[in-house]
Amino acid sequence: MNSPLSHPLESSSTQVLGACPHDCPDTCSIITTVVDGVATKVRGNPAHPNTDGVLCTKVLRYPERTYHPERILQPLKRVGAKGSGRFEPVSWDLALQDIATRLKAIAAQGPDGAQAILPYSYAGTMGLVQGESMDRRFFHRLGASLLNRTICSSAGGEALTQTLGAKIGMRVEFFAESRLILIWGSNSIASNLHFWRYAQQAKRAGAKLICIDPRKSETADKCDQHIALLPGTDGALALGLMHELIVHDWLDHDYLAQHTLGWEPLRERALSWPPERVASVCGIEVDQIRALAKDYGACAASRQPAAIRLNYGMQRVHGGGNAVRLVACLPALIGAWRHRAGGLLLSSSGAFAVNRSALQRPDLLAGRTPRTINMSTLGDDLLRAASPGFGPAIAALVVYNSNPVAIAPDSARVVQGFAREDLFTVVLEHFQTDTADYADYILPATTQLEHWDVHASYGHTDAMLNRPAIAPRGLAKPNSQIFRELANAMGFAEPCFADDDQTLCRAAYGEAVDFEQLLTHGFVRLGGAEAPFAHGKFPTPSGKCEFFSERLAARGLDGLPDYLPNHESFNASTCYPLAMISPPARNFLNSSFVNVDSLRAIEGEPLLEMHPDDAAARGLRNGQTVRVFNDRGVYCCKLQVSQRARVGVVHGLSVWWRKLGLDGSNVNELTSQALTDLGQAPTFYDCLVQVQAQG
Ligand SMILES: Nc1nc2c(c(=O)[nH]1)N[C@H]1C(S)=C(S)[C@@H](COP(=O)(O)OP(=O)(O)OC[C@H]3O[C@@H](n4cnc5c(=O)[nH]c(N)nc54)[C@H](O)[C@@H]3O)O[C@H]1N2
Ligand SMILES: Nc1nc2c(c(=O)[nH]1)N[C@H]1C(S)=C(S)[C@@H](COP(=O)(O)OP(=O)(O)OC[C@H]3O[C@@H](n4cnc5c(=O)[nH]c(N)nc54)[C@H](O)[C@@H]3O)O[C@H]1N2
Ligand code: SF4
Ligand SMILES: [Mo]
Repeated sequence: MNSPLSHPLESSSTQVLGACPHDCPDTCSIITTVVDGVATKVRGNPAHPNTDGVLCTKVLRYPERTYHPERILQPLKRVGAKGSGRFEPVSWDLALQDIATRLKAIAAQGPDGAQAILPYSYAGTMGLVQGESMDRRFFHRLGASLLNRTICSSAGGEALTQTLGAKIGMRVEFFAESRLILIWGSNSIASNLHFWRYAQQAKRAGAKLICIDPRKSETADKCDQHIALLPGTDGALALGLMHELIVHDWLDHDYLAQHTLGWEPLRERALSWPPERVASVCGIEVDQIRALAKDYGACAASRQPAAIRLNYGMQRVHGGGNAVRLVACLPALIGAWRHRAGGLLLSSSGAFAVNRSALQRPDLLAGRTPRTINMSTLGDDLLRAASPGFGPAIAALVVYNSNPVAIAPDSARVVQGFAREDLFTVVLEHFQTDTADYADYILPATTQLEHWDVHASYGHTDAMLNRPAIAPRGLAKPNSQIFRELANAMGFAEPCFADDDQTLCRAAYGEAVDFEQLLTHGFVRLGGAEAPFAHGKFPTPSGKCEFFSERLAARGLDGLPDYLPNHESFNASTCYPLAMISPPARNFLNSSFVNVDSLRAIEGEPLLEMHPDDAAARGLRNGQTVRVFNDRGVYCCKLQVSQRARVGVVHGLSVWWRKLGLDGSNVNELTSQALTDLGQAPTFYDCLVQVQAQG
């Protein structure tokens, strides 16, 4: 047995408890079967209620990914031109010594020299140890630039925090008891499978499911109704719902009076959004708005629980933050929070008392206040010269848990930045990704089967543990160990750089979670209140659901939420008449798994879904190669003429590796670096394009 809590299955076989590391709300509990030191199979832990023995198709392929013939198993040093992807093996000692020498030289250039070094990481693993512990200690001690990790959820996250007070909401399991579920901006079957299982239970018990999504997704197929609004118009739809709730008096006046702030001005604003106005903004029928309001309002009248599963898919547009604020107001209008099966869930991550300062040690900054770089504008920032406002030009980039060349917006700028000859780039990776192609050094990292970690979740409220199931492959090391050794090479002598991974695992939750329980079961249910806002008690400054936010008003922003049109809105002057969204492909996880052959085979080729009328208007045929373009770039892919698209909207399912695409690019060639209204997040789905036949 390779750990005291592995359970013998047969003589040479053990089963090891772990957690899925991926950026997915479900954070499944995983059991890995190990035979003679080799992980042969992963399956969902039946003892973990949310996982219920089920994993998604992607992660069922985890052994295939881990033993992939193209895994990087030794440190590599660039030998070819930048971006050529040519490397030769080098020893760990030489790699670490050279990297330390380069970083020291940059840091030595003036008192703020270290700010020219930028860490770039996101949620390749969501692990608290491999994602945000030793790495942060290292960069804090160094005094490197800080990174604002906005690429995914910060617009919605800030909106939720301003409105409800924290990133908390309904407990996912109680959706099974809801009578009405609005699945809003989420392709749950693809990206939130275990929520979908609860929604199915509710449906079998008679609940109605309504999907609000421009795309007729796999989830929309299975719902009772689908409202295919134009991208970025959710705020208008929420205002229209409020309008109908008000004029029909489908309101919980008592809840409004006791537990909300700013009802009068919000009411006034909503009254300027009759269904006709909403219909024209959202590109939907007036009757759809009326019917939706009636269903939602009926729950108020009959005191039945109405639930909203809001997800991040709808906040990747200019007004994404305001739209989330507006949707987050809705449950309070009808008193839906009174029920445990009513209210809203966007994220549950605020339920976890993670001791981040113990993990990340911001005290190592020792009074220094480095600048912060927004990860969503990496393209522009890599190309910025030194200036008094910006500080030093970025001279070194250390990338881990992320593949920015593929996933960051406005790829042309990102690639131009990475191609800078004077930029020193280190990439910690499992594979030679599009980003790793531009590295000076690639350092081999372990996968979740090979290292320790602990996890929180943004879709449930259980703390999770991951044990290593197998030894690190080749010369791979956990991120934590790589930063430990880099710290040593830099001469950082603080004792915290000696903490091992199990010590970090324990520090993550401190006293908040019984670590022995976590070791034994692989998860600990934190639970929390069943109906968190049944009696108000919102963790906002006022203790109420803040329709009006003093905090935002104090920043010079609108204190009340409003509908904000997309940056790239249709108008007569634009030559790009199609709105392009690029939601996740079901068998990839962002750009992870794109290189796993069996999963790529299911997705086929990079494609663009387009409504038959839009295709006919351009003389385009199904299966033909097309050029998708705007002022930022051109992207070639296969056209899929499909009823999944509404007229005027096209879908580039994402996120393909550029080098596995038809023309060495992907959809982010077209997306922009413009930011959202709140949270400084990217606006991937706020993007106008034109499409024509190639050649
Ligand atoms: N299989 C799979 N699962 C994933 C991921 C993945 O790449 N693949 N990614 C993970 C990550 S990082 C995240 S953040 C989550 C994302 O989880 P979700 O936020 O649920 O995102 P998606 O599943 O992309 O669903 C977004 C849906 O929103 C729709 N949409 C796009 N624009 C709008 C809009 O303006 N309004 C509305 N109402 N809908 C809109 C899209 O068509 C899509 O169907 O999923 C995670 N899970
Ligand atoms: N057009 C478009 N672009 C998008 C999106 C979209 O919907 N449309 N979605 C956006 C969203 S929501 C997100 S969250 C981002 C996601 O962007 P990223 O966070 O960059 O996610 P991935 O593309 O999955 O890349 C993660 C990388 O981390 C590596 N990795 C995994 N585990 C480890 C580890 O333990 N150590 C090390 N060193 N590396 C590891 C994986 O091999 C993988 O290459 O993409 C964004 N980009
Ligand atoms: S990606 Fe999501 S659904 Fe799939 S195993 Fe991981 S946590 Fe579970
Ligand atoms: Mo994300």
